[in-house]
Amino acid sequence: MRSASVKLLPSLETLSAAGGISRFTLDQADLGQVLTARTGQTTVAGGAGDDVLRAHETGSTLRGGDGADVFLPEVVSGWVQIEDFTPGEDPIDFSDLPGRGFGFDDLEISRRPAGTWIDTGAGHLLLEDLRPGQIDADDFLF
Ligand SMILES: [Ca+2]
Repeated sequence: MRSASVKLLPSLETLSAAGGISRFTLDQADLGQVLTARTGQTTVAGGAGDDVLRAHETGSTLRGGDGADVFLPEVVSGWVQIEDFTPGEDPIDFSDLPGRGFGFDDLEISRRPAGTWIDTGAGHLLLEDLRPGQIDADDFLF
């Protein structure tokens, strides 16, 4: 019997294998949750797993907790704050932002008293308690 291990990513839509899959088990305890800020909700908090945290509204705060969390600050005006971003572990996914060819060089990154302020050209993101030198292009998905 052959076996394989598959790391599921938030973008996974199709799973296939050349030889076919005869048995597939999934431990949901490690999957984390997909959490979206609802209208009027100001803080979205993940748990111990690898969560996906999404915010649409200005003034939202995202808190990933433990695990490798994916942050999707989809704010196109105003700002979103991430409380516990961990460089090298928690990617910030800007792939849904409008504009083709948008990349790390298009971000205006500056230091603020509360942390690192990122201007996407459409909205803003605050990474609490981080300095701009602590993040680089590898922390973002475009
Ligand atoms: Ca988490």
